Amino acid sequence: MDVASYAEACAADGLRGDYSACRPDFTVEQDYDAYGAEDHAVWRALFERQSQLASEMAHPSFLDGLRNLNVGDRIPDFDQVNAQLQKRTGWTLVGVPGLIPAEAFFEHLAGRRFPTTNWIRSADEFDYIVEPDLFHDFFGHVPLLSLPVFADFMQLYGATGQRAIAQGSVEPVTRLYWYTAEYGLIREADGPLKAYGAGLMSSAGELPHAVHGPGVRRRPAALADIVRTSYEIDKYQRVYFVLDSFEALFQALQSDDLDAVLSAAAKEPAVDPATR
Ligand code: HBI
Ligand code: FE
Repeated sequence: MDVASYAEACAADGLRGDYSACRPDFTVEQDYDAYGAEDHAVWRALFERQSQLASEMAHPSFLDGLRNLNVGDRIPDFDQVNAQLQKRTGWTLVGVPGLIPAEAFFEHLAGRRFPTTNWIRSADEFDYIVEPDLFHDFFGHVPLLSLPVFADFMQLYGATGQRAIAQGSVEPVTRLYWYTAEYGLIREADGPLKAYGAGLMSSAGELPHAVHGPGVRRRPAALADIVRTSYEIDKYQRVYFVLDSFEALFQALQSDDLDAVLSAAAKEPAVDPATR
């Protein structure tokens, strides 16, 4: 899809980003000097709250990644972060105005570029925002990009998504992203249950709910189950999938019958997450 028609569709849907300055690959400059004092204050307050929750509930590799990024008081400058991240795992953050078409999103991931929204929510949306903003994209997703196995998973996910589009079925592969990169939990070798998904790491309400909530459905992260399970974007998840290890997630994407599993899932009705 070209930028002009996507921009029109986003405006019609009430999305906030400014797509007028997009390059053909949907990237934009971060435009660091455009952030005002309120933007930095929102970042700092969100950062402090989520860092506190993460220190108790995040997987240790997320916390290591967060520490390595050396961010905190002010909105991170993508260029400065890139110098670090490129050394660690070869990933680069690229600015985007918000959601971009799946095709472009997958192409960036397959090239080890993480599309990162360049604007941050306002103070009135402190607790919840439907669209991904800079806080969600950066705080939620970027820390684990410094873990080599997760960095490799994200690249392979992008390439898998590109093949899924070519096969004509994007829905199952987006469920995989949703229940892992966005809302994934992990428990390694009888250790404590921890969170790693970005939608959890950037949410003050859903993170403790997913990790500690009573009556929360938590199921083993079996690829064939995940790709059949539908999801809703505007409420807490009805089910969370729990990994044994990040290696297992990466290996699931290397399976020989992955494309067959994805296309079989596309032909079946989705399973309601409340019945998992
Ligand atoms: N664009 N910026 C951005 N961030 C996303 O997470 C994203 C996207 N476009 C499409 C998309 N996600 C979904 O299709 C994914 O599940 C692939
Ligand atoms: Fe996200």
